[in-house]
Amino acid sequence: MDQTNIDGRLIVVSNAEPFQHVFDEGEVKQEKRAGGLTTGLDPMMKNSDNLWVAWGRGEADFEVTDDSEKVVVPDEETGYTLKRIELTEEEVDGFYYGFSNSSLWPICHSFPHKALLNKDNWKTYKKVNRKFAENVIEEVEPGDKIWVQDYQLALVPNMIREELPEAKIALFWHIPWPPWETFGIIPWKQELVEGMLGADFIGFHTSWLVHNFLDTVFKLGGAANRGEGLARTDSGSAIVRDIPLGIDTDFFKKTPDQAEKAEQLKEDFACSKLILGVDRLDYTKGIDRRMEAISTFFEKYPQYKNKVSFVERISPSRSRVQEYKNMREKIERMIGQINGELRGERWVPIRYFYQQLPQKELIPYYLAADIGLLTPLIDGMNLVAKEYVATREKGMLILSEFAGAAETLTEAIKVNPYNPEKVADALHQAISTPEEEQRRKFAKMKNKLNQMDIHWWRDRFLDEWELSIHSR
Ligand code: GDG
Repeated sequence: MDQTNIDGRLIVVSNAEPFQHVFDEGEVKQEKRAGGLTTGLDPMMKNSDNLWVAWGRGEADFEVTDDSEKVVVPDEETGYTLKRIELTEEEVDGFYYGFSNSSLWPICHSFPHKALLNKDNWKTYKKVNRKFAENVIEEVEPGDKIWVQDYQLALVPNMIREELPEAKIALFWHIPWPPWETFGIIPWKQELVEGMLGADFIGFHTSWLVHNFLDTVFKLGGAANRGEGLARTDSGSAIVRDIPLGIDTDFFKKTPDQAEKAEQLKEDFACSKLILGVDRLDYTKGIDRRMEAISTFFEKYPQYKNKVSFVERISPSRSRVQEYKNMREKIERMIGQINGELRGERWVPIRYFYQQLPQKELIPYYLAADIGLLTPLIDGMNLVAKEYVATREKGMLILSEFAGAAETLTEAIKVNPYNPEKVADALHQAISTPEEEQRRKFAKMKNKLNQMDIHWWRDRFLDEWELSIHSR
């Protein structure tokens, strides 16, 4: 990748690490971690001197690191340096499961009734953010750019700024930013926003998220200029922009091997139309509502019984949190009910997999599916929708109007995920769409994905960040 527009190194700081090390029959093995942020950012780090700082979560992570907890990933030839931070059990509970995923995650996704607002978790969140900041400060050299990622590390920008007033710091927020009356529930809202404004530059996926953030700054007594995208409080000021995360479209060009696997899947699933959902287990992904819509679909359009099958691939996530355990049980109960009621001799309405696959192995599923059905109740972006389109020449995408990806993929059939009738109608419409129209829509969407890919995103972010520094 062209590194010419970077003066110093790029230091990416995130909670999740791109690779982890595990024990496999006594040997240490490296695994690529799935997840929106890491799969999104890893391609832009390859072949560089850049540094990634993250929580070392794998059971064998610290077996392979050097004295300063660093390791080159994925390998010496194409790699970059990963610096791992070790967290205690108590820190993981309070910081990760606690404040990040039981407070900020539900609030930012507009589920305030699910939010736990626990003072001890907040204290641990601050402590761990400090740990990340200190680990970064140790590494910074003149000219480096520090790029902090996501909601787990909101306080890191200002913690670094206090020590290094001249540092170049940016933040990208990968999840939604809620309306003020929802964010305002958090007792520590002022501190959170001031922590973020230690950055010179802040990015969100879409324009409505930028609006929500600026509105929050204003309501907290700061200055917010929507025209210029400027946020200022006593602690600092930042330029705020919407820059939608793209994908590595080259990675999703099919190989003959993957095409063959896709054919095999179609045969195994014994149906004339295959509809696919791929989600991390999360209440924000709307999987239970989708099951309701599938049930409505077969009621309203019985002609599709014995012909159309759904494949739902769910990857395990946050499995220690009770809310997520309950969600899994509920989804499995619903699938059991639908299949029990409707299944034929060979035909199964919903094929369900609760397992994480390496990203490459999702490609045959994308290729096999005539329709992609992605109906999150709310989603910062939803990379899976982009990946489904990037893999294929034709098909149909049914996408929640509340996913960030809907702002770019305007040719998709947009649905309200809370309305099962409309989702059922969209399925009927998608199945009935002529091939020529499918190809036309896909060509347009693919064109946008190629133009606004992960490399575009990185360059655009870095350029706008640079401009924001010069305009100070
Ligand atoms: C968060 C935000 C935002 C690989 N194997 C599996 C799997 N993967 C890869 C997919 C995709 C990624 O994981 C999932 O990304 P999403 O964007 O769909 O969802 P989140 O994990 O919730 O990501 C989201 C993203 O950050 C980036 O900013 O778009 O809004 O919530 O690249 O190829 N995914 C699944 N199963 C696997 O087995 N579900």
